Amino acid sequence: MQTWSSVAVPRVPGESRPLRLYDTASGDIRPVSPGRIARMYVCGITPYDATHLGHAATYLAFDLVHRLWLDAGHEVHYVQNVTDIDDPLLERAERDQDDWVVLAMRETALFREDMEALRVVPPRDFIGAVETIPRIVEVIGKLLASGAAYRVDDPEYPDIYFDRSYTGRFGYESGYDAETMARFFAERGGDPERPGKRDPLDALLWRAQRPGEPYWESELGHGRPGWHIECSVIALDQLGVGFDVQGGGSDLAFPHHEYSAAHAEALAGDHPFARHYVHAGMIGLDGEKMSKSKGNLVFVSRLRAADVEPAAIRLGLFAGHYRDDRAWTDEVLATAQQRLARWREAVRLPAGPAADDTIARLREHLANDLDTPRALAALDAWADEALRGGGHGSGGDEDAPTAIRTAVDALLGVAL
Ligand code: 5CA
Ligand code: ZN
Repeated sequence: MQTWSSVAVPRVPGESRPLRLYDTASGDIRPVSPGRIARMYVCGITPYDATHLGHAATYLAFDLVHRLWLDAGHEVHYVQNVTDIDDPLLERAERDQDDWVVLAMRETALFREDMEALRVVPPRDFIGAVETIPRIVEVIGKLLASGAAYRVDDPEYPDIYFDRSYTGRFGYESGYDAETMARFFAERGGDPERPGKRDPLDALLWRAQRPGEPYWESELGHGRPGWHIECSVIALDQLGVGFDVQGGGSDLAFPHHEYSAAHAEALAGDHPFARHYVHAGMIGLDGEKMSKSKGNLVFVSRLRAADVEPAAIRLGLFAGHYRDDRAWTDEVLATAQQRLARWREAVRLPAGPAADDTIARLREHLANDLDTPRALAALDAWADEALRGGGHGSGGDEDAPTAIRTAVDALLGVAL
């Protein structure tokens, strides 16, 4: 698929800091240690509705990872998928009497516009599930041949499932206990009750054609792919096994990332699928997780239409830590708008306090598991001092405002 337009990322003077991120699988904050090419896969949208601030928060967290790697001189191979065939998309199309293909195209186009407006550095590969179906079919064939997958004994709907015991490592990614796995599996698209499975928690790889549902003809029979295998195949094909970061919101830690990893590891005969599994917290509104099914959504495109600056959206979401579940409120937005105005006022002064220390602190905080609240506080302190001194007190540095503007642009993606 076509990705979105690139955004210029300026070079920041001074030394970068090595990035450390919390890894769900190991449960601690560890250095990511990419080679010359840093490899990241972030789970993309299911395009049945517009981008809400929860999606935006997740993609912005990984945009920071991208920008920190660029700052450290890495080339970044960033891959993102689009789940352009899955139950929620079909259900919405049915509800609205829409064509599911048209719905997916429309919402994907809007997503691109939102990402561009938010100055998210685009992925190198932006790949849909539908265009990957021939590869997915091939891979499921291999999983069947190796015994990692099996068909249920149902002549009418001979669906194919993944045997979760196959790799012997199932569960390492989320670290959840059996009860939590069972609960999330049932809540998040799984089908524990499906008769004929070897284990209630085996996951669907290929869904045989049901009346009225779209299907593809293949050597597996008429049908369509399950959800997790899509991300296994796209990530393995583009990045290979052992890539640096697998990302998404915390709702993907189980089942999605657990099964994506297990499918891929069964296929590759190697592990780990990813070296770091990184999860962003959930953004809520009025105490509830923002989700399409609850309908409590604040859309990026609506805010843009109301002339809210995307830079203020970035600063509003960065005011909290990416791993914390947090709320989006009018107050969060108002505070971000004031902060943006204040920073702009400060960098427009002819001189300011020396920038080196502030930039070093900005890098230090971001490299420490993306500690944006502290990063913003360091910039607030610089702006306060600049505005107090009026920019022309003793020690005023004429290069400082430009240096700060460059660092904020490159590292936070905010143009002042
Ligand atoms: N297409 C799949 C991933 S392969 C999917 O989960 N799509 S999605 O549209 O439901 O979500 C896209 C991304 O936004 C996922 O990483 C998801 O974890 C994240 N996300 C969804 N809701 C929220 C929320 N309220 N707060 C933060 N992130 C969210
Ligand atoms: Zn995914």
